[in-house]
Amino acid sequence: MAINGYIDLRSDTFTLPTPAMREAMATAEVGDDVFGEDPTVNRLQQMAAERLGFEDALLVCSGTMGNLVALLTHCGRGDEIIVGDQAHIHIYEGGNSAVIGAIHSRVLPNQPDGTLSLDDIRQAIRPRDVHFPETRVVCLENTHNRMGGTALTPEYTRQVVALAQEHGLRVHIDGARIFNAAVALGVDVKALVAGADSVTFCLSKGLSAPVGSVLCGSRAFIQLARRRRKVLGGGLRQAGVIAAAGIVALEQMVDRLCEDHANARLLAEHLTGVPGICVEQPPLPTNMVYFRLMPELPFDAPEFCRRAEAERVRMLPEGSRRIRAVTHCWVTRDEVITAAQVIAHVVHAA
Ligand code: TLP
Repeated sequence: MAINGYIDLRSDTFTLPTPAMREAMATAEVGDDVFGEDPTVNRLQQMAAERLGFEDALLVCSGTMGNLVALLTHCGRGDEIIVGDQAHIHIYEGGNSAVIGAIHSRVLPNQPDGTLSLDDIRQAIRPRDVHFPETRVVCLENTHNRMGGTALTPEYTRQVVALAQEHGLRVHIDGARIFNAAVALGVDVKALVAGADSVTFCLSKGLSAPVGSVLCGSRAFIQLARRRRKVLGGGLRQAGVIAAAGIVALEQMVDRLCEDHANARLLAEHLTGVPGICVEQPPLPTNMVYFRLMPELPFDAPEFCRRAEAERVRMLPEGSRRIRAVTHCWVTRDEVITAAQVIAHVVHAA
């Protein structure tokens, strides 16, 4: 099931639409979604809202757009969000909430389990004072990408929600891979987002749809979010073509995520014995394996990935010595074993 001839572990974003998705897209009933008249988009949004336990939902172009629309809806200019220093929102979204929304970030250290410490959050909340921006939102990420794809638990999220509510703050969850977390923890996804004010999840990662994310919230929140999405140019027309694949993603691709998790475990096990690399062990792993190159290896992560790519295995360098391998439905168990052999070979040939 190689992608363009490669075992592609760079990201689960490389997943291609399944035959069932292509069929659903080709035959989707569509209308103009800016007018709210695309029946397939409406069906996806309703399904998503029900699945996550929210009143309403909105299809957006990407996870990045979902997060930005959420923050623009929660915050006014000069308001502040509390966000982790390793959060996707903070690192990989072009500083968009500042660029577009004049939203200020209060950045706290992510803990090794992907959380923000409750004490840190408590201390970061601004007192009402003319000197300070107003704290508006606490942002969580589940699963936490840069912290090893680790899942955040329902208990932790409940504690953050309680703290936020105590101080009149909102909680936004970047749940790009929230279904990976639910499957890994064996809980209903609702338990991972209960009490949050908004959640973004992605159809286009491990769930294999070609495009799209969904933002969930209250009816009033989604009504405002729809305006923000339009402002950003994210109002699409016959978007049912996209939503159709998203519906298949939710119906057919969630339960199987456990296979990706098993494959990631298998890869981590195979790599653990390889001298010269150190495999990270996140507390609640899902579909990501991060490993570091030990100082004795005479090349850096980008060069390591080039050498592996020459042997038809693609991975992503994250900085100079850290590498990410992500499992997904387009990588079989046998290919994971091959990838582990290629990695070991690249190390031995050093
Ligand atoms: N993450 C991508 C890269 O941007 C790093 C990846 O390959 O993992 N939240 C989280 C936690 C994400 O990991 C991503 C994508 C997004 C949001 C953004 O989603 P898109 O790419 O749809 O804008």
